[in-house]
Amino acid sequence: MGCDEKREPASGYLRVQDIPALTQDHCRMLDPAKVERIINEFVQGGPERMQLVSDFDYTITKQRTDDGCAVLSSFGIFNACESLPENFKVETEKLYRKYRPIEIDPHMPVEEKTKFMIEWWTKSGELTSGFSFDQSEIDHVASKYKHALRDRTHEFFADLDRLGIPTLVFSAGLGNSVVSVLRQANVMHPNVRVVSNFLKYRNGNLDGFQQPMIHTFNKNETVLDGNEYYDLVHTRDHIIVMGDSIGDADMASGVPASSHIMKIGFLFDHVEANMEKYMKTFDIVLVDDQTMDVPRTLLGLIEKQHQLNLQAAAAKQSSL
Ligand code: MG7
Ligand code: MG
Repeated sequence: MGCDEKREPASGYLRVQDIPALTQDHCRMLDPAKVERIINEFVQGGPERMQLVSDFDYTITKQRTDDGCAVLSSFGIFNACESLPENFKVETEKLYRKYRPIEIDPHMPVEEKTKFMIEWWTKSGELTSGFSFDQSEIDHVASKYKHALRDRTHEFFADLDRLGIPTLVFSAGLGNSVVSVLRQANVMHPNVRVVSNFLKYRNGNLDGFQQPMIHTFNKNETVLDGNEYYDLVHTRDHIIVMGDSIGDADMASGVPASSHIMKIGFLFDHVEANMEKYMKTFDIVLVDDQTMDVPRTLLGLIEKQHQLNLQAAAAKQSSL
């Protein structure tokens, strides 16, 4: 008889069934024992070993709002700016209609899709060139979406900041919009970095996007190699990854194999059709959850143990 299963857990060992946020009906796990193992690794390792990597569009922003208003994506925010030339709007729309179905095609292999995505981002950059444009236009449109972040996003980012956890917002969208929304929502704390496609200017006019290009299928820490962010986090081997698309699950794929990664997926569209794939891809699948409550719960457990450790260390110090 294998005795490991029977062994009493060490004191303080956390059980998934004792964590209410994880026992809710809409919180699904293929392998609760794995989730439990990772949570305990995180709690034992403490905040110093943690980092968070999150997608932006429909992960930090809501997939569904209370008033039913659609939330614009980061590229959508840019496209809604009034001064853009008519030709730009027509042509980017054409690109969207051509390439978006390829991006989400369930049958085409990723290598083949990647060629098309590089084409899409390249052509989009070429169109985003040769006219003047002021960031204030993005700020104006983005101000309408600062309230479209998931419930308790403010608290979540405050938790991450307080615990000193480096937070990477990783977006294949438009960085200028991402930063604008995060700033206006007052969550752009010093521990937050945005890696995304940012507008480039030449002689006062737009000149496409800055390098490196970040598209749907290179959105992982390997594109960060050489980036100052990489140096900051490559020793942090306890990672929470959050996303709403299957590809988001690979965002931490450049980190050492020994890392512990908790992948949280927000599922909203075509729940039934997507469920199996999301369950296989993410450790925790949250169905129509428009809050940050589950990731906050993980931070809460880490912080609680951290406080106990600090108190124990202080008590030991004062008894010396
Ligand atoms: N996406 C990618 N590109 C564009 C673009 O030029 N315009 C618009 N409106 N959308 C674009 O947030 C990343 C998502 O944005 C879409 C180049 C893609 O669907 C991508 O997954
Ligand atoms: Mg997304």
